[in-house]
Amino acid sequence: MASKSARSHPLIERALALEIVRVTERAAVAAARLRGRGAEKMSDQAAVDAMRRELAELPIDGTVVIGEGEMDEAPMLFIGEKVGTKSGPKVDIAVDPLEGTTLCAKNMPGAIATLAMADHGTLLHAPDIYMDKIAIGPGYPIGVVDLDAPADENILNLAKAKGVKPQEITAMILDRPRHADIINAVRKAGAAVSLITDGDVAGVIHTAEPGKTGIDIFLGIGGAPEGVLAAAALRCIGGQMQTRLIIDTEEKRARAKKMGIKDPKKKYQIEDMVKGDCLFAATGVTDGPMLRGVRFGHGVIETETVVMRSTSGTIRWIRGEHRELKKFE
Ligand code: VTB
Repeated sequence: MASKSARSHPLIERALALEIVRVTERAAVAAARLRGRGAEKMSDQAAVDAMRRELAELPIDGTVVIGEGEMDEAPMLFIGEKVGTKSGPKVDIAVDPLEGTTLCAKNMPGAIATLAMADHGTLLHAPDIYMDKIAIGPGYPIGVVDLDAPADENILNLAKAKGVKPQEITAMILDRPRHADIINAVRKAGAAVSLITDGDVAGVIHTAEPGKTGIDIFLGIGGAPEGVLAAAALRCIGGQMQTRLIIDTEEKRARAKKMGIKDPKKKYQIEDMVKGDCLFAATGVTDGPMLRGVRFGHGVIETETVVMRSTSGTIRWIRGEHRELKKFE
């Protein structure tokens, strides 16, 4: 049977929203068993293995487009790897089985297992390089902030659009020396800076609900794969995001070209990174502001997952109680 796209098969797509929850749940549980052990590689590998096993069961004809590395490095869930039973819709998959490996290794807040799925050919194939990002939540006029505008100008424009003083704006930024100038500019404009050590997928998602998270804007440079995953989430919840790959060496230019990037300087909007409808799921590994981490109880494992579907804009928060513990072994 010829495979069909998820979009032309809305019912299948809807069912897949629950299927992908199993995938991130399983990865999260595998990683959570190794929380706080200082074992970044081991916990990442455990999440990858678990995610790969669960993806194999999905009724999809899937291709990993954002994964654990490029084919010649031969990791599991490499970019280009085929996943699923092949008997369902043809889809692109972006995965980060353990976003925030350091957070997990140190048992710090905010490690998640995450995945996005979209029609085949609609997700940006981003190499694992840096990406400059700016993101705000829904409800603002298009273009109120801009990746190419100075950070202080963005803060002032956002405050004006929100109808508040810049002092009431909070920007989330990865705590890295490369962000010293942006941090200074944001503070100079009067806004507060909320620094995170890792986890910018969640950082971007926080902007979608400033009332709940206290975060109005995300700024700065993080991983490109994380950027595409975050764009998928914002495509579901709403909000604005602009990004640009940081291609500063010939080697990166060649890798990007190999992945189909024609214009290395392109400023991406959400619709350029996720060209059609998509699904997004994330399960908490460690406790965090967005999701509760995995709880291991007597005869039960509890997980918390957020799953989003752009077609309907539905966001579900799913608390799972797993009693068939064998499947997590
Ligand atoms: C960010 C962060 C991720 O990578 O994308 C970061 O959100 C970027 O790389 O959780 P640097 O650490 O080199 O700044 C992660 O930390 C994941 O590795």
